[in-house]
Amino acid sequence: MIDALKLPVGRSLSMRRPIIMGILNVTPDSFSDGGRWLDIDAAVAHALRMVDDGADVIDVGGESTRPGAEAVGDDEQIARVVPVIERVRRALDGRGSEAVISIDTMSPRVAEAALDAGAAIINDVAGGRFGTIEVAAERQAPIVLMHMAGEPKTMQDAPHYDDVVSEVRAYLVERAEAAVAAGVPRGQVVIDPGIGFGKTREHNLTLLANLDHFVATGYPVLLGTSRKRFMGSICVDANGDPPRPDTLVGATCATTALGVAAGVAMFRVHDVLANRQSADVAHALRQTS
Ligand code: PMM
Repeated sequence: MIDALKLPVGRSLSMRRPIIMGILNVTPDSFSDGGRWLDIDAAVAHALRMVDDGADVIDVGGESTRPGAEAVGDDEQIARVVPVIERVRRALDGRGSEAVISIDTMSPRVAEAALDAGAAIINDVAGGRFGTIEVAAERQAPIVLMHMAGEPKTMQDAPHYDDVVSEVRAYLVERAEAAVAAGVPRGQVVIDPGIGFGKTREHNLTLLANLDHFVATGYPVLLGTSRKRFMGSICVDANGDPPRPDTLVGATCATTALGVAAGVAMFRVHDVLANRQSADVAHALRQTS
């Protein structure tokens, strides 16, 4: 088990308890919180609130990756995320907070600009395919490598796997080994099965039921289920309709607790307080059994 992620500038992030990563989408069109945090003051206040609620990491993203989303150019992403990262980092430092900022991007240029502005972790939904691995190696920054079948615009067009668990796992191990070969220390590579990215409801459920297969790779695992559409299709209301995404807090917490039980290390969530509590109780139980 890895005790801590080593961060640039001599800091570290303890992994002795589950890590909660609070989501800060600086985008007009993300699935459940698009448009809410485009104003910098509102974004900074929301980040600080998430830290007060127990977030260890604030994940800042300037490009929506919801199904069907169009790609956003590097310059536009940088213009969205850099001022927010600078302001959040300054506010956290001003409070003596150890909380860390990650940058959610597939672009090496955006990752570099974000690290320069005060981010310390790269979170890449494309598994480092477009060059973020090299940035992580050069800057000695931890990197999250996620599995996505194809790209956001088309990924939900009839996704198919013969064996979703072994195919996603093999892909992630291959990407993680590529990161290590490029110079990212082994203990700095986090893998993520990419719930909802080019997967049907059954694929998502199968991955969630088999998280231990990903934990068994030895790489820390991150899980991102927060408010995702497949849970809405399970938690239908009395009319058989999916509930609003922002009401899927209990659904997300269920997956967080099961993730902790399976050995998952990090959770990317919108509702920090509820997931912090869910993860902490599940963790205490795991330590006991
Ligand atoms: N999901 C989204 C964006 N970034 N990053 C990781 N590592 N894992 C995820 O599951 C993930 C991610 C999409 O969710 P959002 O649009 O609600 O932020």
